[in-house]
Amino acid sequence: MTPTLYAVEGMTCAHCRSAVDAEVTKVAGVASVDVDLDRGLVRVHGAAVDPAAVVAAIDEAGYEAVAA
Ligand SMILES: [Cu+2]
Repeated sequence: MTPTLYAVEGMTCAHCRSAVDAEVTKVAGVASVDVDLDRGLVRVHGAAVDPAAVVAAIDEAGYEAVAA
């Protein structure tokens, strides 16, 4: 399965990373989440994941995401 990438503004530390990871992990179909703090990217692995649901989950965590 191909990972999908999201550009996320404002993640700066391990707390941000775990907040985003926790919310995105709850999205239907998500198998794993990688957060790259340095590049401001979130990589989502899974099957039939709805990108809008991932963006909403990242918003729920308090950050602004754009599918990249
Ligand atoms: Cu932080």
